[in-house]
Amino acid sequence: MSAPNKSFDPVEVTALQPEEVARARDEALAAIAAAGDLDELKRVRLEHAGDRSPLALANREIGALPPAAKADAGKRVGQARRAVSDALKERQAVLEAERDERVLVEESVDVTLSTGRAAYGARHPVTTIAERMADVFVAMGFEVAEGPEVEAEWFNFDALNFIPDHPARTMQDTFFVGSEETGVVLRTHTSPVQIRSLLSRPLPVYVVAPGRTYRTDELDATHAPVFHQLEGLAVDEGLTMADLRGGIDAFVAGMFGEGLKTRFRPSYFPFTEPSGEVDMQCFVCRGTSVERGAPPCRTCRSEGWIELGGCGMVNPRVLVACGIDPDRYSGWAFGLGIERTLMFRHDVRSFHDIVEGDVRFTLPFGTEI
Ligand code: FA5
Repeated sequence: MSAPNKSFDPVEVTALQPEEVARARDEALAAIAAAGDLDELKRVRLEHAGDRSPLALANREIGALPPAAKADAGKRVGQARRAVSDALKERQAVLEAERDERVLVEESVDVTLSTGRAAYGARHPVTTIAERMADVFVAMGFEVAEGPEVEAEWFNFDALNFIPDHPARTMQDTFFVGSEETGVVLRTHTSPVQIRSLLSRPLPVYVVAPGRTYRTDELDATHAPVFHQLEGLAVDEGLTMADLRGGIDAFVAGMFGEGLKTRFRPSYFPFTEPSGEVDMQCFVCRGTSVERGAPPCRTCRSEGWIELGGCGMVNPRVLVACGIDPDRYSGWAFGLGIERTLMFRHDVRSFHDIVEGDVRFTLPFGTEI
């Protein structure tokens, strides 16, 4: 910028001549109006309103004018610069609005369009393992039997030799449909299918019954109010505990591989006599984790054995309740928890994973049909 100079006339300074100022303003306004997008407007702003634009340079010259000329030149340049700045603001707003509208159209998503990524449905692992367990018995000649989940108390308890005041028959353990007087319950186990099978099928009977069962248990890591059991029943002439053991051993071999031992511990069920709990040797460590210094086994918690379920020889009273001569026929039966089998076979830590329906749990089991 030059120093103030008394003889300095704005009309003599080219940049401050009224026509020059008007030309610079009009060129700027034309360029602003012609800017087609925000990038172009940015270039126009730099060229016509930046530090090196003609109007900015003219503005700088004002400082060197004699005081008398300053006001007039300042007004002229100031008006021109304001006009340019207003036009820039306006154009910026228009171009931004145009851009927003375009983005909305270009980036809009049609939520009704098929993504082509729909996951194929898969069967729940409880269903898959229940069928696999039943199949082992089907391969031995057993038939698959079914019964209702809403069951008469007589099938669920009486015919199975539960005495009238057995604790299992109270509302504490059993869901009654309506009041306790209705005699209708949600079956607490699959054992009533034993009775239904014996009443409806000709002897001998060899059935396996997978199904849903209900108890008034709270949902926790190992229990649920709704769960599944697999029932097995064989009634024929001359069956003994050796047949029971053979059946269980064949099941263990079919599900977990050959060569695993089983063991029976005495227990009590009203519908079997004698009754037992059956354990199988751990299929992961094969019992070795109990040895001193052996690596721990999380499947059997280093106990070497895994509890399978309850079993026993069919109580003759059950046969009598079904009109079968206990002197001629005998039988064996067992009942296993299906979720429990899924849990120890696949290292599932919590019942919550099984019932919550999260596909991150079910997907690793695959889409096996
Ligand atoms: C019974 O239910 C007998 N009916 C089994 C039976 C059948 C014995 C035939 C003899 C002859 P128990 O109450 O122990 O037995 O249940 C059998 C299995 O069901 C248990 O080992 C367990 O794995 C599973 N189970 C029982 N209650 C629950 C529950 N609330 N949640 C998940 N699984 C359960």
